[in-house]
Amino acid sequence: GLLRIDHVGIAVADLDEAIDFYERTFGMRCVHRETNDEQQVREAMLAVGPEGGVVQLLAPTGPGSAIAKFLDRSGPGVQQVAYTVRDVTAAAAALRERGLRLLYDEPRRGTGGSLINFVHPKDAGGVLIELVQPAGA
Ligand code: V0V
Repeated sequence: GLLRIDHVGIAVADLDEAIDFYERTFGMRCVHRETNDEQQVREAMLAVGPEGGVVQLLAPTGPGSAIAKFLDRSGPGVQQVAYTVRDVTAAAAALRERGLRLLYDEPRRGTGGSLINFVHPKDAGGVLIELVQPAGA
């Protein structure tokens, strides 16, 4: 089952500019930055406040990136909603059993050594859903 909202992912063209905007406008704090070559993204995690809640800013590193395609089609904005799960393989299998298309046969590497998979947005009411099994879980 789903444990909680892990993060909300927002596609941006310029990562540094977006970090600056979120920090200065909303007082969020950048707590992690990473480049994910497989996903062709540069990303930053911004903590919303002391109670938790994280926004993930995603910028493309190349034209083949899912984020590049999203920006071309839709412009900047919310690209995904991610949920934390204990076991991404089991969660993916359960959703497949309910008839949803998962994007990967096997989980791939996400932020901070997490394991991730995605539900196709056309099978989830137009929302790209990410499943996140945190590192060490
Ligand atoms: C595409 N569509 C979306 C969408 N992307 N709808 C809602 N949210 C999105 N993000 C719609 C699109 O408008 C089309 O609708 C339809 O889906 C099919 O589009 P498509 O051209 O066939 O598909 P693509 O080539 O745009 O690819 C869409 C998918 C792609 C979801 C398959 O973006 C993907 O593989 N995403 C998973 C990987 C990813 O997003 N990586 C970046 C984040 P119409 O026009 O047919 O109605 S990496 C990350 O989150 C990390 C590292 C982490 O959290 O740790």
